[in-house]
Amino acid sequence: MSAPSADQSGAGMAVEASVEATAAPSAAGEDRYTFDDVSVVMGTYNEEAAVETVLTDIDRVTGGRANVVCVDGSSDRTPEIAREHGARVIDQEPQGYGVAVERALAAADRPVIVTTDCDDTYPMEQLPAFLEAINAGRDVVSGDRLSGGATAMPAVNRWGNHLFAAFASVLLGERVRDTTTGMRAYRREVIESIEWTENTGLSAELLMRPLLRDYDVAERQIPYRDRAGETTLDPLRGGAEIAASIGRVWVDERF
Ligand SMILES: Nc1nc2c(ncn2[C@@H]2O[C@H](COP(=O)(O)OP(=O)(O)O)[C@@H](O)[C@H]2O)c(=O)[nH]1
Ligand SMILES: [Mg+2]
Repeated sequence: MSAPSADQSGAGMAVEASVEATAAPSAAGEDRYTFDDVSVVMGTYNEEAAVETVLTDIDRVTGGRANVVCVDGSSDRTPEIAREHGARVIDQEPQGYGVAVERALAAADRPVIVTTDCDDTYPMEQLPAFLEAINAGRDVVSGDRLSGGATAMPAVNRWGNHLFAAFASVLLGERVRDTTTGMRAYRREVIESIEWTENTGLSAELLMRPLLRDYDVAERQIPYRDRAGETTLDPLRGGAEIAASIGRVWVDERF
């Protein structure tokens, strides 16, 4: 466990507009990471309609080099399909998004950890750019779905997500654009140095705690696709839980 790198204090949140191929090695000065250093982790809950596409995309984009971890609570063929595609599958009773993702984060054993949903909404083609941003010194790179319009998202979810981002921005004192995205890359140290407490609101927590601890966090605009299969999240109950998480995490970090 080590402290955030020194060059970022007061820098606030940056927008990762584009990352040049010539970006310098990481801020800490170690060698550049490749996909051999990347774990891609996700919770999977009855994602039969999407899992094959998601895992095939990851393999294609990373040349089969990223290690994939699925924490699975499915009653359909999702885990079999995931194993056939070379993922490490951990069985766990379904207990919600955050419980699954936290288990997956803990199981990841590589220095760069990427989260995604297993619903084919997130662009795996962006993985090289996320890795490049980590190599350029970012501690967290967060996929921002909302700045590009997110028209594939149901309107109620879209407005809810804008409200969560506005609420979090007020508390954080800086503008964040998408607090509830499922696609991010993290330096492993960030994941290990923080105790995670939220379930449905884990995604917001995974952005807010690093920001409040002055890690170098950047949002990067990504396209967002229509979901394959049914969502697991009830918009009203889930929305209330996320709002509560945002408030709780802020109080916990500040007081
Ligand atoms: N293992 C496991 N995965 C879950 C659970 N709840 C959600 N997920 C997975 O977490 C990801 C996010 O859920 P999703 O339904 O896409 O939420 P949405 O993006 O808000 O619609 C998906 O890959 C789900 O399959 C759960 O209780 N257990
Ligand atoms: Mg999803």
